[in-house]
Amino acid sequence: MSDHPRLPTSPGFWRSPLRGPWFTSVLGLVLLVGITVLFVTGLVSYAAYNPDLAPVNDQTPDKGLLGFYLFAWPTGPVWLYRFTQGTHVTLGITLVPVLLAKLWSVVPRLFTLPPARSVAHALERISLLLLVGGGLFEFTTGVLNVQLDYVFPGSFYPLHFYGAWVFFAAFVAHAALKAPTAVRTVRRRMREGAFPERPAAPAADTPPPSDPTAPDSLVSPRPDPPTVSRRGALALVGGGSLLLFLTTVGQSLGGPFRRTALLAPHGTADPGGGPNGFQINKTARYAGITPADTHDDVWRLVVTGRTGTVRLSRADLLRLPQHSSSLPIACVEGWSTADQWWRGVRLRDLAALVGYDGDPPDVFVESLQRHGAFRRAALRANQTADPRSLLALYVNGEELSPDHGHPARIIVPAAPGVMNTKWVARLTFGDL
Ligand SMILES: Nc1nc2c(c(=O)[nH]1)N[C@H]1C(S)=C(S)[C@@H](COP(=O)(O)O)O[C@H]1N2
Ligand SMILES: [Mo]
Repeated sequence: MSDHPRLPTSPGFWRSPLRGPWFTSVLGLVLLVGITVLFVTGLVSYAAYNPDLAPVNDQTPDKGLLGFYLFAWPTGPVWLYRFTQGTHVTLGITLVPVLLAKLWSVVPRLFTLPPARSVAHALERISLLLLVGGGLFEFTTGVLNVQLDYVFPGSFYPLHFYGAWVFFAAFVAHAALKAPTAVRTVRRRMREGAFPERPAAPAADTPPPSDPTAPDSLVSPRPDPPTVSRRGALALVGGGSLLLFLTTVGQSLGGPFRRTALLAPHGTADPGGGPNGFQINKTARYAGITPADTHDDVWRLVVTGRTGTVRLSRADLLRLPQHSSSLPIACVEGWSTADQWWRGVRLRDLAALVGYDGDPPDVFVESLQRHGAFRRAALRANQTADPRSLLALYVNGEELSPDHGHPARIIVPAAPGVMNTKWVARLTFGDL
């Protein structure tokens, strides 16, 4: 094709008649709202780990000022983390088609020449690199963490956390520059009546815009004939998002919706043949826990506090007052269980055994597990004090299965799944 420019730096190279300010603006405004919610729920999710409580909870010890917002995570409502993290993950996955369509709609801009016309223009283009790179990085790391065995070098948490700050800073700058135009573009189209059914024909009397930063430069100067209307293309993107939403959200809901979570590796209707009738994250086998470690004759819970250390067998624990609470498990990966019926000893009663009669302090929980990131966790005083917080021995009327943490595990209301340490060996009460 002799009339088709070879180089993407030539405006004529980009021929899709779909590109234009309206298409980009609609997608941009959806992302403006969606990414803001993702950022806020992401920061909230990080606060839920109580990283400012103890080094074991803190995955980003060098965060400095970026931790300014951290707060003590509450213990209610019990579905709190289920909701915030379910929203974060479901929304993130739902927005993938919107993000890709938005990037596609502006891709000619990445190739404009000259690369920078002025210092201001250079700065704007650098911020765009951070925006596009940061966005792709955040969505990629997030989806990989949820869907696959994590494959990035380094821990997910610092990468996703620092990446979020870089991405969101560039995002705020970009939104401040572009949102007013986007709102105006969408408003104008709505005022002028119906959405454009067909992309504007390549009218001979409208010359290509000369200013490459003008919104209309998104319009191809030599568009190919349309095969789908802009509205149709938008419907396609929306349909893709809806499909992802419907095949993801079930993992965070209960009941029949769980069957719809076709995309979720965990959290589906079939708990993987799991014992106790709900989902398993890491199995006992994976964690290296053997029956020899957990046998009644061998296993002892070591509880330390103000007045010293006590060692309790399972039988000792069963002689303490037993309490029940109905609580879900809600994983950072976005899946959660419906409420399960846990039974065991209150954490505050265990604190009382080692000298804390009134308000119990923080507790440092250690598992029998020898390796792995989630074998230890620190809980805040408000979490140990909550009467629903248990060292659980039973769930749903049965002994804990090996995979769910036999002989004893932590269950705390409203907290991320990682705080619910399985195969507990040691509790150390005291201010952390
Ligand atoms: N010792 C130990 N406890 C652990 C984990 C672990 O890897 N090791 N995983 C945590 C995570 S991330 C979650 S979501 C829950 C899952 O509990 P379940 O497998 O009983 O559903 O256990 C938590 N407790
Ligand atoms: Mo988890």
